[in-house]
Amino acid sequence: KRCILIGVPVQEGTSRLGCDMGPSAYRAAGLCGALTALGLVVEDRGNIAPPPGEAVAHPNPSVTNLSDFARWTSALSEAAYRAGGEGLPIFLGGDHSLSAGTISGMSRRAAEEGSELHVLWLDAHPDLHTLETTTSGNLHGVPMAYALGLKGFGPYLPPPVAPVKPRNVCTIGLRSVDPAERRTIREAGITVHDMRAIDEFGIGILLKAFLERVAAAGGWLHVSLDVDFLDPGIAPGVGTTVPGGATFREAHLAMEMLHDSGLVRSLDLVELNPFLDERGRTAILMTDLAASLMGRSVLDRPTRSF
Ligand code: DIR
Ligand code: MN
Ligand code: MN
Ligand code: MN
Repeated sequence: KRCILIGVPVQEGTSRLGCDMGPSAYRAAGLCGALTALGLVVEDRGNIAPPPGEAVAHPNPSVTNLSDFARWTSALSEAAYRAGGEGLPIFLGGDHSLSAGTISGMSRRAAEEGSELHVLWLDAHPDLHTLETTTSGNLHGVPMAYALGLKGFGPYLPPPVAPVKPRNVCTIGLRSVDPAERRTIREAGITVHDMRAIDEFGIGILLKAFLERVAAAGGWLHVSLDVDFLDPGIAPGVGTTVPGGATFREAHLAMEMLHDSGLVRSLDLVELNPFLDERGRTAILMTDLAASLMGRSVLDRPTRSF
């Protein structure tokens, strides 16, 4: 299996500087070696950068760095489309705005190969704002809405070639949802499991149901892992911590189930801010989670059920 690492030092989707150091932190945490140790062929393609461009204003005055977002999205969409045909890309963020590009590119690749992209969104936030509804103006709050092809991005960004179907999206870990996003969740028809659902049923049951749907559809699966999915107590290196997140064990269980499913085609590691981290512990945790997803386990898997 071939793993393609692509550094994405974007931070223009947030109002806090530091996410541009994310790709370096993953490399320093030993991501490449951890994957190689699993027997994977790892190719680190270095960092990508968007072409330069002029600032663009939006009628919604809160919208910030729109031109950067549009240029990153088209560059990443192209890079994901290409890498998705060559191996399993892992995008080292960078803030979550990068997923507008990675998901739309992977979705185009899946469609071309006769499949449909499914998305597992692990995040405290649904990131379902459009350019019209965002109140913070931080464009890391919009990538899922863009990938779904929702209205509210034109004419500033071209619509995705293959919009992801709402029924193919599952969000787990929510605990901070803005009013406009709440409306979109009600209307769009995506599957959402907030922290209460994890507490009540367990993350294993929720994830299993989604993975069975992906498998039954013969789908491709993209995983978008936001650092703030995790509890701030174990993952302080992020600008938007929200109390009450996923535990170490819940997160690792999810990653191991994803590996066992054999469905994952691409992965985003997003929102790591090394400037806010404590001696690299969040970078190391995210690296360990990526290794779990790629096959690291305590025993040979799958273990026998009993
Ligand atoms: C918030 C933050 N919903 C916003 N979103 C974040 O600015 O629109 N997503 N942090 O992960
Ligand atoms: Mn996010
Ligand atoms: Mn988040
Ligand atoms: Mn965020």
